[in-house]
Amino acid sequence: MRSFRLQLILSLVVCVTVVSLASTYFEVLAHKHILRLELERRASSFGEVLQPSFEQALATAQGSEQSPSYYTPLFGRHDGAVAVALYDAQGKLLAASGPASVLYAIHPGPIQSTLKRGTNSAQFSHTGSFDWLEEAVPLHVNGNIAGALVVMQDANAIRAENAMVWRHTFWRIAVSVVLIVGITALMVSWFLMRPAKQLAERLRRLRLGHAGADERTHGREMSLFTPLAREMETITESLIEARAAAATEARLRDAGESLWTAERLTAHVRQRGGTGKDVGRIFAVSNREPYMHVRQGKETVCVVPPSGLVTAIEPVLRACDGVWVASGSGSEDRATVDEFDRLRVPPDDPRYTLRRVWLTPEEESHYYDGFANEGLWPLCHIAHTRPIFRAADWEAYQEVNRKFADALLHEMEGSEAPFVFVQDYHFALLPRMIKNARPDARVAIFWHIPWPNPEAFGICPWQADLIDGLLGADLIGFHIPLHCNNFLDTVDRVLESRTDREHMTARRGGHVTTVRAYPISVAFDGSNSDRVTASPTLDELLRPLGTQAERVILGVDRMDYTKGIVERLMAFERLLEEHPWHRERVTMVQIAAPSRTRIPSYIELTHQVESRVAEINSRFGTQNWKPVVLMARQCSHEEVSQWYRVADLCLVTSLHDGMNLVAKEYIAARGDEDGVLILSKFTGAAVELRDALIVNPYDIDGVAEAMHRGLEMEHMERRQRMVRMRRHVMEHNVYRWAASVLGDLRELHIENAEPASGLKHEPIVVRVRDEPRRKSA
Ligand code: ADQ
Repeated sequence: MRSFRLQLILSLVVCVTVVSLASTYFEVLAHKHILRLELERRASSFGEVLQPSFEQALATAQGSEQSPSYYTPLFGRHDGAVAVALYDAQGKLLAASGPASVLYAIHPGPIQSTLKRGTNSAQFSHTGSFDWLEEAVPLHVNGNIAGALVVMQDANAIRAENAMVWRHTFWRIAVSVVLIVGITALMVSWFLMRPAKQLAERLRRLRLGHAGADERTHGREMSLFTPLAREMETITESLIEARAAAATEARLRDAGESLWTAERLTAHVRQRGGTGKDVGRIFAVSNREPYMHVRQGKETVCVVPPSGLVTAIEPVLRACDGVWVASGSGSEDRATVDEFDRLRVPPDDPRYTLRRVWLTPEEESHYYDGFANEGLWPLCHIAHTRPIFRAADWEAYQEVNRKFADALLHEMEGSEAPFVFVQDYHFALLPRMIKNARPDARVAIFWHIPWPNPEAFGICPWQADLIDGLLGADLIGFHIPLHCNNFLDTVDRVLESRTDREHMTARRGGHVTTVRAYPISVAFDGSNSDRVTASPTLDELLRPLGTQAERVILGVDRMDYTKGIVERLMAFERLLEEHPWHRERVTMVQIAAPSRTRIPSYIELTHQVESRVAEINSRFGTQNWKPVVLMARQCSHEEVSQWYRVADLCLVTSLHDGMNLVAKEYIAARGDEDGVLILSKFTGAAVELRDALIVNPYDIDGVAEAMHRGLEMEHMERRQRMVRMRRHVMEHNVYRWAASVLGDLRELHIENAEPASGLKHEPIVVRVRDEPRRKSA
């Protein structure tokens, strides 16, 4: 480093000096030229002033020889000139005025040139230390050249001025060299040496295994080294993951195979077949895509929408080079696919294929907002929001399911006995469509929301079609056994089929569907929370929000009426009424991501939540304390985790919820084994997390008392409960969930598994209607 700096400084000194000297040399030349022209101009004007009187004298002399004294009075004082001399037409000196040493040095060249050409002629000469200009001016008599007048001008000033310019230049060069070298040395040290040192330090930390998750943010500060730093980030992440995997491997051996990790899931998928592109390849389908391209300023960037599903399914698809079919929803999605609407992902390390399906705004509105979210969502959640079923929405739902089926079948061409893993209530009809075209495919669908009892489901005018569509699957997964039972009850009630409660199957038209509970979870394998190095304190998190508090109660949800946000606010208000001691000590932070914002019931909920928060704050708030802080926005995963880590209580008060991942995320984030979870009994999570304080969200007093209890709970009890819940979540994480679903799908015995028409797919014809559909209300 030191010799590099020395070499750089020396090279700079040489370069700056050479460039400055060269530029000064040309500057001096130009200046000299100007000064000479000026001197010539002055000499020539002086000569021209004397010219008429000498021409007159020569004319009078008429060629007869005159003594020099005849001409002497004409020389006058020759101001500005050193000497003046008169020559006849043959170049013979007639008379002169000035110092003899100067006159003696007159060069004949200009005189002869002037006598020959009849024009002014000039020449610079010097003897010893004396410089002069010799300017010859022609003299005419009767139109003929009769002689020449030579004016000698002192040119020493030009030399003096040049010397001065060089002197100034020397100092200028010296100052420039010092400045340039100094600034460059500073810049080099700031922009090169410092980041290079940081890079080296990071590599060292990496080698020693001390690099943490915060390395990523530091990488952005290394401007010049950004591309290198980005690569470093990837290497850092891979190394951290490899280290974590190795550590987990060791833990896994210790835990006797009970722990699932991304690596184990990958190995599991590889071992059990599913490695080849042709046999047992895995195809995932979801409405939301795992990678989305959007515009940020002038750049197109790839973002990963926050979703637990990506974490769970990606290791599977990576392991077998699978295909994920999803709706393209990013503004730049179309620009980033090939002619078959495919792209390889993850962009940094392509391992599987993402196939994008394009939906029109009308389809989005009817299929997604309409049938899925205004119809099926409230139908399956007992939250007292009335489902809305419109024929137009149902048509769009069928059409979009066909569109996805078509795309999926195209992707499956050439794959023998593929595995298809469909996600959620957006695609109830897809399993039947796939199975009809590809009986050799093993099809599973996971229903992420609750399945209500048959009476509740019976509201849906198209319940039979939905159930028939689902029964096309070989395996249907729900979060908890209750939802499985509700589903089989509904099958019994709605369709002609044979259900078997012992084996949890439904047989219809010779095809058997198995129904099982797979409680979904988070990507927690025990290593995640250890990676966090620095996390802000509660005070640091609250200060920017304009409040102070000793303790925090946290809610994290999509702004959805099933999550019981209003009920939770009412319970918090009751806590402040009943236990005033908590006032000015406890703040409730509600993070609520805007969701389905085009649907009226969601807009109404947002208003309700906002006005409730405003009421509580105006009733109890003080100058330094806000009882409730509402952050109605999508936060990054890291931001949410920071809140999890400081929250004394996490409040999950869903009125009905398939599972609820927030509860499990909170537990996974509590590496300090502290914190209390208050959990609604109507969540799937409540079946597993018995160490939470289980509440009925409709019982406002009960929830308020649970909050009070949680806030007052002894540290030892908090810790014991948290340790048990962490162990459970770690052992039942999302990797185990994916492995169980795919493992069961692989083990199922499938009858009539011959492909219907070989492996070539004829597209499902999507009907195009003539009449435009009615817009959803
Ligand atoms: P959701 O109804 O979306 O999922 P949930 O399981 O709680 O509910 O997952 C929400 C996710 O969004 C969590 O990962 C949470 O961290 C995140 N989130 C919420 N608010 C956020 C915010 N403001 N900023 C950033 N992230 C936020 C459906 C079912 C659930 C089921 C899951 C998975 O309704 O019952 O558990 O699918 O199957």
